[in-house]
Amino acid sequence: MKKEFLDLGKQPIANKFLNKGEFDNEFLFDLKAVFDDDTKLVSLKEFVAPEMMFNDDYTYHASMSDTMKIHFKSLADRLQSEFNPVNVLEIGSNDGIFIRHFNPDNTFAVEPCGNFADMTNDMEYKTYPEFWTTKLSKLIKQEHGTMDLIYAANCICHIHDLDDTFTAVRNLLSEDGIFVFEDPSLLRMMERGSYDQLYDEHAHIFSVTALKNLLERNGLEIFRVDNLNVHGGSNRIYVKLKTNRYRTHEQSYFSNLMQEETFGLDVFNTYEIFAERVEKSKNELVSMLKKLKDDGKKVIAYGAASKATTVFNYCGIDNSLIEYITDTTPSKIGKHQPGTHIPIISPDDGFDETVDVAYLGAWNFKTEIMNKETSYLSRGGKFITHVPQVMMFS
Ligand code: DWN
Repeated sequence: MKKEFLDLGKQPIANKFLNKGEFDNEFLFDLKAVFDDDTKLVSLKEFVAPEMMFNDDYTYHASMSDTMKIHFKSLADRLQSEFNPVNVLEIGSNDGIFIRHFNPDNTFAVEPCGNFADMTNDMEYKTYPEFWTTKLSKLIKQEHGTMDLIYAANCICHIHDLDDTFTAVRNLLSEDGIFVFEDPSLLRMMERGSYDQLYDEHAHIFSVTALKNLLERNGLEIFRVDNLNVHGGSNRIYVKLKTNRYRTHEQSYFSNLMQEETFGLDVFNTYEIFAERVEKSKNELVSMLKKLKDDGKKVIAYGAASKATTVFNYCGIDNSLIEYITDTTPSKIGKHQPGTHIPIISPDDGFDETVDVAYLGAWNFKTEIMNKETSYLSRGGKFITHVPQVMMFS
């Protein structure tokens, strides 16, 4: 049975950045989170139609961050040297940040956002501009045979129907092939109070416990889990066919399950306590921003992340409290944040000596940003974050 534990109010499509004339009749939905007692899966109560989120206007470019470029390069090297795959498929290949390290002759991609599918096709990787389904996996198998490595980053948690997703993987994986995927970790979200991992695209936030249950009922098994720092704390899950007896569960699998049980991720009350923490975070953030405003400080936001869409819409923060948001992504510049309609400008135009305080919308890149913005910090500029609690720092 699914039980609701969190209500983040009316929210827009987090990555649908708007031009001035597009504010009227903006699509909004109820962002609520539920816990499934049977599978232990945390999901959104209401799913948004995939075509509304993932289309030719999709704005998130993974390669905008140096941290992520290094992350995917070192993973590609490691997977190649440890598993030596021949046929490789990436589900949700975005701008090719990962597959660019593989040979285009036997590397394939699935990417429903046409703008990105065009990019990887131009890079000579055969890209299917479609959503990942069992039907598509059958077609790929027919055309190219089974895959030795199927990889997905920040994509599987976007897909509503996980049974179909995992059936599709099982169908396409070679007998000793591996399926590796990484998504935000539920344990890290709960520990860090990072409720902004919840938005339209994140249909589910995964625990290893829930994934074990869902994969096993679809003929797959986890054999390894890597805990990652990227994107505010993620898990990389390594999966094999249940019928593959060659690989067995590694220590990381057992220790992750144990940590989750110790934290109480299988118990509903843990989520009720989390909801109270989220409300406290909201009140503290709004009070801090109001006080800065009253003190005459210029406050902006740094990074028009999807996560910031959740925070500002949930907290009712608009451009009376945050003057504008700076972001390096060309397709976001000149537009407005969904829901709040706060303007987004280039850091070259807005991250200057007039700024006193910047709310860190891209808090998951704190280290990269702190290393980059030394002159802002040395002239007394400050950042605000709400993770793990609302605080100002420099
Ligand atoms: O799963 C998803 C992931 C991985 O990324 C998607 N559903 C959507 C997206 O989530 P996000 O928008 O919260 O991602 P980021 O990478 O946390 O967004 C950071 C934003 O900040 C980007 O728009 C780029 C921007 N940025 C910047 O302006 N200056 C980032 C850095 C590091 C910077 O220095």
